[in-house]
Amino acid sequence: MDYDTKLEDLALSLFNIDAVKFGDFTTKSGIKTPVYFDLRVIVSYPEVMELISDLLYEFAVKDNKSNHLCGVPYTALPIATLLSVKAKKSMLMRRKEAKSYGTKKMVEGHYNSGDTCLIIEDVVTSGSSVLETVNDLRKEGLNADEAIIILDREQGGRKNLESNSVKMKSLFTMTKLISILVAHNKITPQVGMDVANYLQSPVTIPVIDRILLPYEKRAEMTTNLAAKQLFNIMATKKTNLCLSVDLTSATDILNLVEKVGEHICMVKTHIDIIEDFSDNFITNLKSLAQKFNFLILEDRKFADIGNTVSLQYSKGLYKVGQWADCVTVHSLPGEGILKALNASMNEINQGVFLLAEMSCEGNLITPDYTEATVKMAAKYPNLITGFVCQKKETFKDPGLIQFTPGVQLESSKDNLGQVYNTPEKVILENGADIVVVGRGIVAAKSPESQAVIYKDTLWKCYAKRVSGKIE
Ligand code: 5IU
Repeated sequence: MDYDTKLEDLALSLFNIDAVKFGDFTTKSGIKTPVYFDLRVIVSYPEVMELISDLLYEFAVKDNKSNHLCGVPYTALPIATLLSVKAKKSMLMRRKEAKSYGTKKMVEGHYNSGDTCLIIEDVVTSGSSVLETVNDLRKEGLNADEAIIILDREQGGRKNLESNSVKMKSLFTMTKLISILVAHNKITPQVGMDVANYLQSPVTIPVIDRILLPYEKRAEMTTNLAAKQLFNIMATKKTNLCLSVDLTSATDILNLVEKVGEHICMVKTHIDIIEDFSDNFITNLKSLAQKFNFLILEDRKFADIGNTVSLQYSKGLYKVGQWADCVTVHSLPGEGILKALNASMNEINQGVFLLAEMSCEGNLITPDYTEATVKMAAKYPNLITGFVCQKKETFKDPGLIQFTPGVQLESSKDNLGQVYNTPEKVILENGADIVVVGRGIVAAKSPESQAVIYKDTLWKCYAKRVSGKIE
């Protein structure tokens, strides 16, 4: 069989096994489409797998000089495996999520910095999945400048990859696939036209109201790995409660966290108020975080010039960067502070909560300042976990987390300006995703039972919110 006949053969096989379907579909990101392409099913059809790997081999792998090849997880992994064996070229495997323990390696396999790596992917729409893999490979010092794709949906992916210095070759364009299917009477010319028209119109991603989406869905929309972890922890443990442990004794903190660890998604520390700080305290707190599956936020509120902040983050007595999953940061000094932290963070699943609003009365943050803060964050999508803020209008991106302090069961104030809202108000009206409670739990007679009350109340409000039944 010659190459073109094989290509036609593949197009017809893909149609027969329902890897390409026509009708009214909605994609994961909410876009309507008349054509649906999903290669996950091919693992059930060894002859199709063989045909695909034969074609890709002849088309682009046979003469390729790269040292390695790497499939974009997950659909392209089995295809990359077949190609690796056929071409006798080493394969690399990129993790979708870093291991939470051990080496935290994102790329498995043996390689040297400076090696070249060819990317294999099934479908490209915007190109963002390929770019995620490219970024991880480049972080390891690999040159990832070429990608081989089965189907180019012709919706901007090629250009997007090119502008990131990735050359893309595809077996099929959507136009070519459609013309083969029309020529073989698999679909009518009218369906072919509908798809062509659809491809002409620009992709518009509908704006989804973040507060109506469940955490597990939002975990898929994040660009920061700490945010992804947090959304997943919240969904699994069914808690959006963050405990603010504003205590000054290391032992008291550890005792309290041991008691309430199972009810929270995050512990917020002020490390500089602890009188008997030691490295041992950090070791113990980290092992509690591991045992109960929560993240640690150091509420450091960095606010200096970039150079000073990178020192404050990594050095000194506390070495915050070595143990805190997230830190809080003021936007006041401008972008330099984010640049500094971006360069200082050594674990890829660390992140920053940027302060966009405060809970205390009379604070000097203005609406313009808040807006500029949100704009600034947009330039650092891999760094920003979310915002410390009070209002749901503050930002839209469903991949970011609204972290809201100033909460107790009854609305009230303390005598130093703190203003407390109720769980109902902050979650249902104000859009909080993670709710911070300090003295409401810490100063209670039984912090443990109080933490359960907060957890249950907050979760009920969240469940009501995502059910869409808010008046
Ligand atoms: N915190 C606030 N408000 C804010 C910010 C941080 O209360 O706007 I930014 C911190 C301060 C304290 C915790 O560590 O959150 C709230 O503790 P209480 O629940 O005890 O007030």
